[in-house]
Amino acid sequence: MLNTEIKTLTGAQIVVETLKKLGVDTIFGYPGGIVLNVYDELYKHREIKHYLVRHEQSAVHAAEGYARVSGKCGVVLVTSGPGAANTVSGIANAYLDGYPVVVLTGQVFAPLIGKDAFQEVNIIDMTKSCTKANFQVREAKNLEKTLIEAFHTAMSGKQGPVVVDLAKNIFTETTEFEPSISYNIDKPVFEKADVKSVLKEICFAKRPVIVAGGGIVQADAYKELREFVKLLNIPVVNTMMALGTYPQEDENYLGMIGIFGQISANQLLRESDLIFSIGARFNDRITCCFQNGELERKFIQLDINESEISRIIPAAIPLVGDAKAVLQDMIEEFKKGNYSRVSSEWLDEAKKLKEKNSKPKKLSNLLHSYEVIRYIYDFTKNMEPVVATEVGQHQLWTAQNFKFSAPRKFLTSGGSGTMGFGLPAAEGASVALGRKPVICISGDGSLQMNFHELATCKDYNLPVKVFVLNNGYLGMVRQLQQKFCGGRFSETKISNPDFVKLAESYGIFAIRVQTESEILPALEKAFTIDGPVLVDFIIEPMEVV
Ligand SMILES: Cc1ncc(C[n+]2csc(CCOP(=O)(O)OP(=O)(O)O)c2C)c(N)n1
Ligand SMILES: [Mg+2]
Repeated sequence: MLNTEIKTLTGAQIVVETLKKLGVDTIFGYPGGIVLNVYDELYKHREIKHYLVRHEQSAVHAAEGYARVSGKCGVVLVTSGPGAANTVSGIANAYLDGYPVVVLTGQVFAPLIGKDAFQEVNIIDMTKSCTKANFQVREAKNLEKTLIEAFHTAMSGKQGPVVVDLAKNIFTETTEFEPSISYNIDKPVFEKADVKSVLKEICFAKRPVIVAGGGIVQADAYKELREFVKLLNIPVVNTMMALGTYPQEDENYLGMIGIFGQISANQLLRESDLIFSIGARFNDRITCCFQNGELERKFIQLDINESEISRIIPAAIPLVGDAKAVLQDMIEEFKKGNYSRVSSEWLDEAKKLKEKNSKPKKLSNLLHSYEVIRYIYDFTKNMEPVVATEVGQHQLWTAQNFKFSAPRKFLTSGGSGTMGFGLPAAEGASVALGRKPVICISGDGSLQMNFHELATCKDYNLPVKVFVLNNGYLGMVRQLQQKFCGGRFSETKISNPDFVKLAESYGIFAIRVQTESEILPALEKAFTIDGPVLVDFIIEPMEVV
């Protein structure tokens, strides 16, 4: 009876069949000789849609963009050697920001591994430090279980990228394949007993604050966060990775912490007597805003990843667990009535800090990034768009001026700061979202890192609206040179192609905007067209974030 279930398949067939059983219907990739058989199988199985990108780094960013908005695992398929090596920046990006991507790389025949065969790189060593795990499959019989383990690892606990390196011989080898699999995601068990002591500490504190980090997104814990904040009447701040996890118009929200965050948010941390950190890493982008030891007050740290606990700031109370489950338990416990809310005086004091937030300065009559971004925000806020950014000044202006009110809407490269992330990430998000428009706010420098993805957007008619804030500079670095290098702008003034003509050469509608009166008509046009559009905004070159 059981044996009738078992089939004999080639490794290439098993790759596709296992992906199907794992619920994969979307792959971003780029073919090559080593993975020929897998591409041949994909040709026969149209239920998995493959998106042909123009560079393997983009495939990983696109898969991450897809994972960020859908909550599913992104999947990448590339060939060996240069194809595999090109994925590394994308993998490092997904690793630092904690999004699940499984990258399938081709590898040379198993007996040739380590012998400098044509198009061989040691992708396992190359990605050891920027993956949750990586695997090499040399025999077809190990294929299915390795793929399942890879997906499981990418999706469970703190999510992240996993590489599966597939030796060419396995694609034609045959082995037995049984359709029945299970795909469970383990979540750490949370000890209910801890809830009481944490609640007691928070309610006992005079000036507590919640730092909500990217872990809130991973745990889908927004509703719980909001309920908890309102129940206790506690002020809340976000890290950049968490923007949108708490409604930014709400009075308990004090802004984004960190080097390019709001003064109110950083000051709130300074004045607090207890920090409840939920899924935040407190990396140097945050700690650099504070003196040594300045954050060492009562620090309650909740993280799904045990190794994060006390890594940067010593935790007075560590909590290892899933943010959603822990917050649910805390809400339930609070409602039993043995705890008091935080005094409203503290929130009133906190709200006053917002007056200290700096206002952008206008330097000339040219368009300024922050005003263009505010126009884009006002024009699109009812659409609740997904917004991807590249890296630089335009990224920070977007973080500061877009008031995200829902999670999984802001896709930005936080931990790695990878120029070239935004356009392919927008592309992947668009694949996940169907016909809903996705915005990509880009700098002129960053766009040139992966602008070839305009081709992918055009091929699949993805409604990605690329807004270039064109200041003729690698502005973020130029700003640092202004401050730290006596204004010597070493190699930061860049020449650009005519972005309008560039987009048009891909068959994409494009338009240039130089004055305020042109902004709204351009935006109207961009969102009227059901497909990719590029708008080139000519910006004051010397703006400073
Ligand atoms: C791949 C990569 N190379 C270099 C950098 C360093 N870097 C950070 S921001 C930046 C300038 C970005 O310029 P642009 O895209 O034009 O944005 P702007 O700051 O002008 O808004 C550079 C070079 C980086 N973050 N990523
Ligand atoms: Mg620039």
